[in-house]
Amino acid sequence: MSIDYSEKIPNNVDLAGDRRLQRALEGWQPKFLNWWAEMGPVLDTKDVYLRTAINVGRDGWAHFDHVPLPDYRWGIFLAERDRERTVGFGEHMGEPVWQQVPGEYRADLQRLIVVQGDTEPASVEQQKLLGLTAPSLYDLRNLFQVNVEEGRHLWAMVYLLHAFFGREGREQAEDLLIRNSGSPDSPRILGAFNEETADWLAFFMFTYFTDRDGKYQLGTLKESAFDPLSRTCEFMLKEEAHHMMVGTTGVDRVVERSAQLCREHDTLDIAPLGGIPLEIIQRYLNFHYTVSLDLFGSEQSTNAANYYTAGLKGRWREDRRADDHQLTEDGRRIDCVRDGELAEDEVSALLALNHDLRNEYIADCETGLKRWNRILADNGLEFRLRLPHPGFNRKVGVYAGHHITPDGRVVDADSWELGRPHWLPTDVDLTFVRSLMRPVYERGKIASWLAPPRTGINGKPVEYEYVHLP
Ligand code: BYC
Repeated sequence: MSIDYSEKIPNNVDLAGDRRLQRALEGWQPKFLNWWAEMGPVLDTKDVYLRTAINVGRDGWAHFDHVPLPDYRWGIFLAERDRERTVGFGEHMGEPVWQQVPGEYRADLQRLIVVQGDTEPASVEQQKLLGLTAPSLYDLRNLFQVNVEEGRHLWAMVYLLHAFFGREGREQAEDLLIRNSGSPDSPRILGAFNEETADWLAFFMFTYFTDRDGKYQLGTLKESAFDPLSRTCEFMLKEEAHHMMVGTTGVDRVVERSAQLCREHDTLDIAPLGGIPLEIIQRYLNFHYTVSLDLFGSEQSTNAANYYTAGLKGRWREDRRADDHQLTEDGRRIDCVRDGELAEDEVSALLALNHDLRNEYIADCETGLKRWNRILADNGLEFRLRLPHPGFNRKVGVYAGHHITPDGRVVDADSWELGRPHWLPTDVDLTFVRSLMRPVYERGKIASWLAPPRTGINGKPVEYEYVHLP
């Protein structure tokens, strides 16, 4: 199904066939553009080599061209409808999926959509200043690609709110533009989206760890019995894959450059050489990984159980699970802290769904660690990066309120404070990394604290002029 770009709001949901909805969304559009102008990227550009969706089908959904950022066409794209689709889990399993919102699930569905929608503009706000210090035109282009797609993902959630949740939905859509990342008065809903993304190492860690939470949450919403939500998330996941690539290869390149410097100069102390020491990379990793773990909610959650039973939010790859997709009889062991020690609790599988998703995510994160450690090994280094224990630095869930070290020991508050500067980025680390952040906008040039990318975008060479500056 191709997308009509002659419409004011490009879409494949036949917006023109519903004048009321079209007018409501056309009313929201200028507010979105104002928000973008105020809270979006601050760097002035002539145009950027961007990917735009032209088709939601399997082949050729994306088109690449240089586009002035304000002319980027944000639109509403849902994956194609499968008319045979039935609910895949919970108490409505086997029934046809819903094209409208059932009254009894209205509040819960709206909440899930608002939480998802809130993260999208938040990340653009967090990344607002990064264009001023990009390490190359290639990286600058990737930043803007991520930003415009997060903007589009906001559109995706706003469409659902406008189309299916009446006046309350429209009000919620307005509020998505009013809350701001880090605002003391009206912050974003989830913790990680109020943290700063102040430098490019943080950006790569964010796109590796936090965008990956997005991948897993969207994967569970793709299973939803509410078909428009499912179809929206299915298409969002295609765009999300690029964000993962930016994170994975971004960290690859930083690790590779640091490893080279360590090898060439036979020292781990590479800060004076303009490289990012591996210990600082580890501390950034610890931070971004653990605030992302908090995004899964509590390991033991009645919300998650209710969402599942109702058919609103499934499991990662629900169709590949060999069980009854009801889980009413099953139990799971989940982590807990008992009498100051790490232990396990036996709970109903329904209550352990956030834990289940979190573990899928952790296993996926491990693949990055393997890559990065291979780079270290190839450079003859013994240093290894590792994921800290899932209880480390947690503010949400069963570990919140406990002090757990990266290697999984429960310690008292004093020991925690002593260890903290070794485990999480210090002010000195942040200042140092920021001191390396200088824009490199000359064609084909790259900052010296990271290795060049192995390949360019869409078959173009690495030194292609991905961004034209005024
Ligand atoms: N911060 O039963 P609980 C993405 C609240 S990222 C603050 O433990 P539940 C992206 C929770 O709301 C993916 N509050 O958890 C990435 C609840 O409050 P109420 C975003 C938190 O409900 C990069 C209470 O604590 N999408 O797409 O099972 C760039 C108890 O909740 C936090 C989604 O998250 C927190 N970290 O699960 C751009 C999917 N965690 O209701 C984009 C939609 C929990 O008692 N959201 N709380 O007032 C959900 O599925 C669920 O709401 C959560 C929480 C997974 C977030």
